[in-house]
Amino acid sequence: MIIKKSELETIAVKPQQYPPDDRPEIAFAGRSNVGKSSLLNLITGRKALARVSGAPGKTRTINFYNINDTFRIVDLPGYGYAKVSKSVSENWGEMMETYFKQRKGLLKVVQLVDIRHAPSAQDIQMYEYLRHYNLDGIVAATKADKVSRNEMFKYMGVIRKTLNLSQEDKIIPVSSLKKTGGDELLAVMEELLNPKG
Ligand SMILES: Nc1nc2c(ncn2[C@@H]2O[C@H](COP(=O)(O)OP(=O)(O)O)[C@@H](O)[C@H]2O)c(=O)[nH]1
Ligand SMILES: [Mg+2]
Repeated sequence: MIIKKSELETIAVKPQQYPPDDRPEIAFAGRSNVGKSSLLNLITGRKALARVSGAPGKTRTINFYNINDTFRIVDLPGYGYAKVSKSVSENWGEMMETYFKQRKGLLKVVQLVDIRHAPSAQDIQMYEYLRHYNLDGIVAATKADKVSRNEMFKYMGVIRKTLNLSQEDKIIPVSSLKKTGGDELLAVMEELLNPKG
């Protein structure tokens, strides 16, 4: 799949602000600073579709991107930023639940984890959450350029074990810096959108 067109369609915090539920959506979730905006820029081939942030934790919105006028990529707010207040984190949980529960077009959520670290308690919780809603199965291991090839396989094993992934679940190592892994992720997304049967 090639993304020829990508544009921010809607920024929402509540369902009344979501775009119509008329197209398939693939969402992206992960801890603040995991490299989500950078990865979205990589796969869309845009320099700054999603804002790459030096100060994590600011965005508390669900951002809907129109892709090729056929589906949407949905950028979910990052979690795990230490400095947010309790009310902000509670609000985050509510936002996620509301979106996951009612969104009929939502196919899957790509879970991002940093390849260098074992998934955090919050990553595990997030993944359990996805599993509960049957939105799990695709993990992108970010910042793969920071580890050697040998380490890469070792760390992918740690991620697989820590998130308790099943055999069919995919882990895709990606590096937005080196521009690797994007095509593999796009192929997985394509298969989601157009299952070969
Ligand atoms: N080395 C390396 N750094 C990255 C990569 N992707 C993102 N970063 C850095 O990680 C920080 C957070 O990136 P960002 O995309 O804003 O993460 P987000 O908060 O998850 O959206 C920034 O300083 C990026 O430059 C990557 O593939 N490799
Ligand atoms: Mg971001």
